[in-house]
Amino acid sequence: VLTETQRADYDRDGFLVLPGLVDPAACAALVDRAAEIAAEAPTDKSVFTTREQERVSDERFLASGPSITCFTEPDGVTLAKIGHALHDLDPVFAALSRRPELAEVLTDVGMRDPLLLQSMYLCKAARSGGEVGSHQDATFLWTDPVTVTGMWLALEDATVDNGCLWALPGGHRTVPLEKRFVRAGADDAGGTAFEVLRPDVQVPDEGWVPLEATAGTVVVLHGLLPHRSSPNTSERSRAAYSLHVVERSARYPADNWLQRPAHLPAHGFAEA
Ligand SMILES: O=C(O)CCC(=O)C(=O)O
Repeated sequence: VLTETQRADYDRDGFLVLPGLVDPAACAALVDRAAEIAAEAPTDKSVFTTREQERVSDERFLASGPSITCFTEPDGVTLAKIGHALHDLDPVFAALSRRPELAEVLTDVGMRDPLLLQSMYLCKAARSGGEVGSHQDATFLWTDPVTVTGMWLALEDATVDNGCLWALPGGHRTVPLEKRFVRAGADDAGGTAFEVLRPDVQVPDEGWVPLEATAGTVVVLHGLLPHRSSPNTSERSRAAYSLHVVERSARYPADNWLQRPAHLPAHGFAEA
């Protein structure tokens, strides 16, 4: 599905913006489905914040890898995120996640046998949706070698004022992996920590570009690319669906925060 130019752009920039890959009706269906999930969820939700690399690292966060868990903004009420196994546990998200065109894009950027590992519904409510601090996805989903690749689907139009993604073009080539987010103990009660790999890494402040995206646009993100998003200062909400895949052949460490239990392994696109 990608042209030679698009592949070259991805190799150079570490991201690719693909407008119109998903139809607007499917995007609207995911927004509706997320609202249903949130309405049915327990009221004592966890707070989600990535500000200054701070993460909710309680037991519930660690247990959320193979689940559908709702997280709120710091106000404790406004939905911020649903994660992290919508692609396996919810039929509406599962069907979207396995669309052949997504698999074809991943093949075209060089993936051989991707496993669908993590999914997140990420919403920024009008005027109150928070920022996501600069990060490299390999920090959170490290494999040896690094293979994590993100597919970020705009479910609503994303603009600078409602909190679109920003990226540092070429940063996947120039910024080494700074740190890993790991489990500090053997079970979900053990907490989490950042293991610093390169204390010398300085992510530049200059050169960032906004990745504005109309609903249905897929942004492909290399696992080492620094990216972030700003708070929603507008009157319009910004919803997105983010799917992270890793190469099946890469080593997946036991101390990565996200662990799938034996009865719920990560699957490839062709597997149920
Ligand atoms: O949707 C956002 O604001 C951030 C998403 C992100 O960083 C990711 O999916 O890796």
